Formats: sequence, C-alpha cells, structure tokens
Amino acid sequence: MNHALFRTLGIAALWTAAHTAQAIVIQFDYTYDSGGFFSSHPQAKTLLQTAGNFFGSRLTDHLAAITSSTTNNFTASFTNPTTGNPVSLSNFSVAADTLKVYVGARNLGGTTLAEGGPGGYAVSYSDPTYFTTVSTRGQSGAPNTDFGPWGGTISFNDTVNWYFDPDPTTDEPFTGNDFYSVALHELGHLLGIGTAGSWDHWVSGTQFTGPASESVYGGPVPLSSGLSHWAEGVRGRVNGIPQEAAMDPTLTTGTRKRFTDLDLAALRDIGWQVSAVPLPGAVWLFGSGLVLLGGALRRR
Ligand SMILES: [Ca+2]
Ligand SMILES: [Ca+2]
Ligand SMILES: [Zn+2]
Repeated sequence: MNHALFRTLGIAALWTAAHTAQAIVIQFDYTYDSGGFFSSHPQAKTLLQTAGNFFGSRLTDHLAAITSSTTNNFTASFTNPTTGNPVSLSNFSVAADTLKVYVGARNLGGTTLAEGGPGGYAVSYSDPTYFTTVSTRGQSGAPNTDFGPWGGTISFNDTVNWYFDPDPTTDEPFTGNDFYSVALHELGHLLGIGTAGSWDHWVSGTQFTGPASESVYGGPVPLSSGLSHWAEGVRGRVNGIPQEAAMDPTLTTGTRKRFTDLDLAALRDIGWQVSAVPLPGAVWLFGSGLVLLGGALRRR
C-alpha cells in the first residue's frame, strides 16, 4: 500500500467530518505568459496563489463543472494577457468549484498597474439545460443577481517597479507597488466587482446600493466615474482597523491594501457566499499543497 496516499485519505475523512462548507479553487494558468514575467519572478507566482487562496478560503458557492463535447460545446474567450490579442478556446472545460485564470504581463502604459476581469464565452448546444448550467455555473439568480464565471484573465504591467513581498502575512516598509495588493484587486474584478451583471444590478446613479455593502458602509456607497470601483478614498475595515478599500481605483506606492469588509460585502451583493472567517480546513489544504486531497473532497 502507498503509505502517503493512505495518510492523505485519512486526513481527508477527518476534514469532511469537521467542516461542511467547502472552498473554491482559483487555478492560475501561465500558458500565455510568453514574455516570461512569472518565470523570471517566481515570487509573483507565489503571491498570486496566496491572493487566490484568500478568496478560495472565503467563497463557498458550489460552481457546476463545465465540460465540452461535440454536441454541447463551450468556448472561452479572453484577452491574451501578454499580447492583448483576443483568444478563443473551444472544447473548454473547468472542474466543479474551480475558476481558471490566465495570467501574463505586458506594457499597459502610463500608471496602470494591471487589468483583469472575467472572460467571455460562446456556447453551442443541443441540450438547453447545458447552456444554463455552463453560463451560470449553477448559480440560480445569474446573471442578474448572482454570478458564475468560468474564470478570466489578468495582465500585470511589466514596466512598473513591483514589490514582491516574501511574506504577505506581515506588513513592513517598502518601496514600489505592492504586487499582492494588486493581485487581490484584479481578482476582485474577476469575481465580478465592477464587471458582473449582478454588480450593475445594484448600481444606482453613481452609488452602489447592495444591501451587504450598505450595511457595512452605513448607506449607499459612492462609486468612481467608471462605476466599476468604489470612489477614491472610500474606506472599509480589516480586522476592525480602517483602511482604504481594496476596490477603490488607486494604490499608493509603498502601501499595502488588504481586502476590507466592504470589499467582501460587494462580493456578497454580487451573489457569492462569503464565509465569515477563512475556512481553516481550506487554508490548511492550500497551505500543504495537497491538491489531490481537495479534488477528492469536491467529488460528492
Ligand atoms: Ca511582508
Ligand atoms: Ca452564488
Ligand atoms: Zn480596478
């Protein structure tokens, strides 16, 4: 018997008994990093995964798998993060409870640190329920009051001075632009902040009126001119401490912005189920890198 496998299964059973909620997996794909930004900055890969794990450990929606066949076929479309050209991938598949994120870097010009968002799609089908399942990923209010993307794309500006924190759990003085903060911000867009129909649902004039966000902020939340960010300087809290919100439009060099309670409330308003605290089991799973274990738990 394979001893390592035995141990893994034993731990998996324990985890299932202790935690009924399960986490989402954000899977980063470097296929389109043809400029080699991530291979030359391995710290960026680690920080991106840490940012992905932050959301993964908080979001507990069950996302339906997307599978493709000749009669029911899903085409994912997105911007190549390195060239900026459109990409279409037919026969696209993604596992249940998983989001796929294509990442790369290019010169985005000016003061833009990164850009990111959910991908588009086209569906050819013979079974109408296939269309509903893959376009909403089983989120019954989508697209108006819930959101279920397949994933999307993020491109980082490879001409700016990045700070790659060797340990993003600690805050220390630094110069440059905090890569971890920007990764959190772009994943926020990918998850629908400023981009989903269920975000637009709560936009009224230049304010966001989602009930979870209003409750945290104490009223309608002002938005920036493009209506896809909080207004400049809007604040939320991290562990009770006030901080400029992650999803306002700017990041000051030499500063870190973690995801605040207000940013998380926006995800709730978009339709995500956000656990009040990080799932300890999920954090442990991601931290240990036992991907197979997570896969086994999601099969039910
Ligand atoms: Ca640190
Ligand atoms: Ca949902
Ligand atoms: Zn933004």
